[in-house]
Amino acid sequence: MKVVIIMPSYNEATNIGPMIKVLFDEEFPKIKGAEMHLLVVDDNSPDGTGNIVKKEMQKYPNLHLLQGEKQGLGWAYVRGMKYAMKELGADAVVEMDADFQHDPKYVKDVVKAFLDGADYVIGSRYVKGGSIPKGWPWYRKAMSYFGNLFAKVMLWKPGLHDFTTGFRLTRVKGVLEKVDLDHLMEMKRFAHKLDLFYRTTKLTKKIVEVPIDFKERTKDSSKFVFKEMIASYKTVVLIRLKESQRLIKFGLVGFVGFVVNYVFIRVFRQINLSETFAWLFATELAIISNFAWNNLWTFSEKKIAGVKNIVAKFVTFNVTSAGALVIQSIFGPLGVKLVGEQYTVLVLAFVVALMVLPYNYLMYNLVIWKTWKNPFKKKTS
Ligand SMILES: Nc1nc2c(ncn2[C@@H]2O[C@H](COP(=O)(O)OP(=O)(O)OP(=O)(O)O)[C@@H](O)[C@H]2O)c(=O)[nH]1
Ligand SMILES: [Mg+2]
Repeated sequence: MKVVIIMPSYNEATNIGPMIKVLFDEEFPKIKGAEMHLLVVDDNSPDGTGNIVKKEMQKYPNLHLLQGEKQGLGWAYVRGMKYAMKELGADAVVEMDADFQHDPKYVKDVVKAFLDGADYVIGSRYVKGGSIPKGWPWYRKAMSYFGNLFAKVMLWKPGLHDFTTGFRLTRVKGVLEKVDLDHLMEMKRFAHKLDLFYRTTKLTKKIVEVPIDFKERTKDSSKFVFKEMIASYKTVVLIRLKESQRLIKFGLVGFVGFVVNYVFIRVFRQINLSETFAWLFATELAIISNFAWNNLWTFSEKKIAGVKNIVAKFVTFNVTSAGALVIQSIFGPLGVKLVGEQYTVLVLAFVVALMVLPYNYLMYNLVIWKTWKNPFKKKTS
């Protein structure tokens, strides 16, 4: 297994030499079962960081340097990740800072978790045994804490604890190689880490958090700015909105279906169709409307095309819709029996909101348009 640490640097002349030495002379030899590499991504630092790396490269064959224009932290990482995957053949990459805020002693813990089967290893400051710097002023502690809490709730990852850490390992196969690295949000800022985190966790099966003590900058001064925080909140909100879009469309299409249903019952009554047939035909028209709009709009990126496919899926769609009918005709009467006939409207609203809509949404995503992986299916590999 080949593990490449990607270390962006900008004006880290005081830190980079000692960092290289600690990693290669002390930490890498402790790691068994992985071939360790360090890739420094230096954006032509005016203080000569790159030259220091070049000198050390003569001594350490697993040390690499990628130089380029300064485009910001996110691009430095993306360039590094692509290089590590394509040119170095990495099996996993580690994101790590050059300024000793990430103590090199944790590299072995992170790599061990990967070798034990993790797809994504998060160096976490908010699990037992981890910490943020004691010396941080209270407002910086508060900003970090609440920022994390906000991300946890908005991205709905109740099992995880650190969303903004800069110290992580990602498996290449099946995970990083599938992430669209060219279109992350906020690439110039630290906030790109949140988008990268979210997209990565969509592809991972096993995530492990390893505790780390996050250190204060030892050399040079901190550059943390207010703008970074705003960008992070913005990124989290945008991710949430993007994810909610489908649900909103689903709701609107459902509402249109409801209107179609209602209008056509009246129309069919007008033309003296029997009550049963009026309901039957109106319901089928609503089902057709739901199928068509969801296919063209809600699930447009998974659009079903071709007459044969459409017919087949439409039959399935009718079957799942019948399921909703079954749910309603079982739990409707049951609810009415429980709370009384005078609350029929409430029972209907309750059954539709808490059972029929979630059921439909589940069926659409799982069976019809297949945007979700089936969590009950036995995992392969
Ligand atoms: N290549 C490259 N590296 C960068 C750039 N900006 C920051 N870095 C490096 O990325 C790592 C993290 O940046 P820092 O400036 O330490 O950011 P931070 O840890 O959020 O803030 P501090 O409190 O100032 O340490 C360090 O190793 C930097 O040298 C950049 O534009 N290009
Ligand atoms: Mg730093």
